[in-house]
Amino acid sequence: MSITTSLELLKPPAPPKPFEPMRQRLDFPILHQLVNGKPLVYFDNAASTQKPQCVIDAIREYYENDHSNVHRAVHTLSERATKAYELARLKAQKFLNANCLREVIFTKGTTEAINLVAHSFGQSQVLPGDEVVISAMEHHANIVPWQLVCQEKNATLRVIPINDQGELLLDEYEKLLNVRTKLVAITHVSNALGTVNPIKTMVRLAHQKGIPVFVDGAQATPHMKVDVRDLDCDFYSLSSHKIYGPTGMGVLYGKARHLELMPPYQTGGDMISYVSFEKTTWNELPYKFEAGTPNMADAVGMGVAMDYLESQGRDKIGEHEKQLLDRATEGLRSISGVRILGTAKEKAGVLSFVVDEPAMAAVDVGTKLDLAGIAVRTGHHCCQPLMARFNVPGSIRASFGLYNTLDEVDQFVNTLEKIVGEGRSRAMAQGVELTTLNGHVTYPTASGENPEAAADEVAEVFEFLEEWTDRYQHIIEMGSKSLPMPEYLKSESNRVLGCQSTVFLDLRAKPGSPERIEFLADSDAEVVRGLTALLQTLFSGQLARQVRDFDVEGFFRRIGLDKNLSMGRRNGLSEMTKRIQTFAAKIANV
Ligand code: C6P
Repeated sequence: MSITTSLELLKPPAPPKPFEPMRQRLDFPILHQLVNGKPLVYFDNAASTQKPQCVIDAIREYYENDHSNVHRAVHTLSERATKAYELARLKAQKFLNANCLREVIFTKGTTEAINLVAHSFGQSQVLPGDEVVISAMEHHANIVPWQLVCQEKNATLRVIPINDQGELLLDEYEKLLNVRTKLVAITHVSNALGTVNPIKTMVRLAHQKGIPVFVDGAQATPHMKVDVRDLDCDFYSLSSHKIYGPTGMGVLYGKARHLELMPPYQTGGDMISYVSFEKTTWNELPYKFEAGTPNMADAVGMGVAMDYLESQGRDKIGEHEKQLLDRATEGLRSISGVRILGTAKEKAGVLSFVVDEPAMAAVDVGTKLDLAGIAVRTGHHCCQPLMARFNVPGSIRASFGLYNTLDEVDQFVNTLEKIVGEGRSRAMAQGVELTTLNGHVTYPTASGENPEAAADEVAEVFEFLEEWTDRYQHIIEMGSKSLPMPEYLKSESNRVLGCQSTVFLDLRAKPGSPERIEFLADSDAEVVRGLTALLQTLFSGQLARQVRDFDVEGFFRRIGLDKNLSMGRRNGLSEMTKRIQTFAAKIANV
């Protein structure tokens, strides 16, 4: 019996049970924990969803019972591994309603799927003078591969603009489609705004001019039922880790007639039919695009995740997330100073916002929510051009999954309201301090007579504060008490590059004591301002040679910063330290 025939014996998924998020939560072991002493509220589902026990078990069981390489040997384990892998393909075919298994290619995820099409279709079909159309709301993964193809082929990347609500301007889209357009590559749902794009209409408009359409489905597949035949798109991609499956796995759907014509993306084992030193011929679809040993265990896990979603009822999940989105939107609108980014009529469970008044850096809001056990994403969400369109460096994003509840949304809204309120009180207090300084620029002085002594003092306070949340709070307080930096000193030459937030350092030899250094610092992020205050406590006003020779990394290890700061912040901190010690070395050598 062939693999395909034996797969037809696949059991249909269990009939849908009534959807009940409180019951579904029990399927996800990771959700039942305290984070920073508070029950975890996981609202970072657009980045990656958590995994139900059935997915975790399926991967373990595959390794415990069935693992070997696929498509290669006649022995029993290889047969079982092959069957398990191909069964996952059948599940993916049904999940997307693809015509046949040949149209379902396994990839590492959406990024690889886009790169595959950009390299294979793009390289073979795009010619000088051609155009590729994307939109203003694309993730970097659906911008950069096309940008490279266009650069290499002397073609042009065209961008569909959006309105202030974050909706595509369909009239402008239609105007962009012309005889030179080789492909439209568009996201189904925006990861940063939540906008659901009218893909069916867009595909129809492109097809009227004979233009194929690639759809990035990374953010649509977790929230809604997707039928590629109904959409009539030419390509569609998904990432397993966003649909409650394992990482490192995904699907590229492509219409067979395109895939047949496309050259391989990568070459090696399994994707060939015959190899000689003179010539190689390619394997049939989908294997032509799956070079090397594939990711069998995670394919199995993804298949089980797809079953899990089917068994919950994918429409029911979407309805539930819509309720969460509506409640959260209403809650955020009631907090003055908070502005929602993306207010499209059609949205999936993604809510992006900024705090304008008082101006609060996204990273600060994210850190404070985390201290309350609430996980959100902050930053540009890999959509820098979109952030530029809205004139913000980044946003705070809450994204919902099937296991989130209305109570969690209420908790999030209440916590945010408190954070914004506290920020407002702090901003008012700082405003008073600034006016009393009356324009005089004062540089701070370290807390000890040399960096070692200052470090001992800081370490003593950190030892006293056992909980990391209290230490964080202490760092933020240090920042809020640090001396203000006048606007004219926030120049490009004083900007520290390599930090996630904006940071300025103004270093100088101390007037009257040129063997010493001192510096002012500022950042738009509270935690980072706290870290700059920490550096001032150690170094400002100290002898340059002592600053130069101080073991900063050792000190960070001593107070636990190396373990408790995110990688981004650690990198930022080491950029600041490098700048201070390089300046100190220059002064010490004079
Ligand atoms: N967006 C987010 O936090 P990968 O990393 O290959 O699974 O997916 C890339 C990708 C492509 N398109 C869209 C619309 C996406 O949202 C993502 C991933 C995550 O928004 C991580 S950056």
